[in-house]
This record gives sequence, C-alpha cells and structure tokens, in this order.
Amino acid sequence: MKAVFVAMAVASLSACGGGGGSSTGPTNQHVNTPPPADGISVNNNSFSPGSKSVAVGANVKWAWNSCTGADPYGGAATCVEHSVTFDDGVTSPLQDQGTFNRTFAAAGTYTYHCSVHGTAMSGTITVE
Ligand SMILES: [Cu+2]
Repeated sequence: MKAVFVAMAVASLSACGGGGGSSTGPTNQHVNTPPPADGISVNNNSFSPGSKSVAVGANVKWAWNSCTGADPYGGAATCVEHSVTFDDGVTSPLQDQGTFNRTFAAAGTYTYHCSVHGTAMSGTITVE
C-alpha cells in the first residue's frame, strides 16, 4: 500500500509541473486532494488534524484542500499556496494542490508550520 501512495504522489507532482506549458487543457485544473483516512488535510490557514501521533517508521501524508470557488460551468477554482515546513528543515514545496509525504524514522516531537502563514498555521507530529 505504501508504494501505491508514493506512486500516486509522484504522479500528481509531475502533473503539477507543467507550469502552464499547454493552453489546450481545461481552465479548471486545480483540484483538491482528499487525504486518506489517516492523513492530514492542508486547509486554508489550518492543518486538520493539527496534532497527530504515529509509530516510529510511519509515513504521514498531507493533501492540499485549499481550492475554493470552482463551479460546474467551467469557472476556475481559486487555490491558495501553503507549505508543510518542519522546524528541522524538511519542507514540502510551496504549492496550492497535490500531496506531500514524510516518513518518521525516529521518535520525537516534530513541529511544522506553513511558510506563508507562519505559526498561525501550524501542526505537530508526535512519533512514539
Ligand atoms: Cu498557509
């Protein structure tokens, strides 16, 4: 199962990497990514859940859900950029959609925040 999640994350990352090279696609490409049941949702100005405890060796997945306003008539969504930036230096890209994964090999308390919204948008992973 873990390999499947990683493959999906890589696929969605590469899907985001075009940078608007093609103008023939739909205008409403930005989409939310519901996290798996044990993941964390990156919302606008909060992480949900904000605190999470996992076992040593666990992989945690964040999924961006920061797009609002899409309509069924082709109106584009507005997606806000956030990051998952740990105090120990590990960070996701600043992105407005997609996912991020981190595997926690050692026990400890890992605090993180959004590089745009600072400590007002923060979370904690407790590895035990
Ligand atoms: Cu943010």
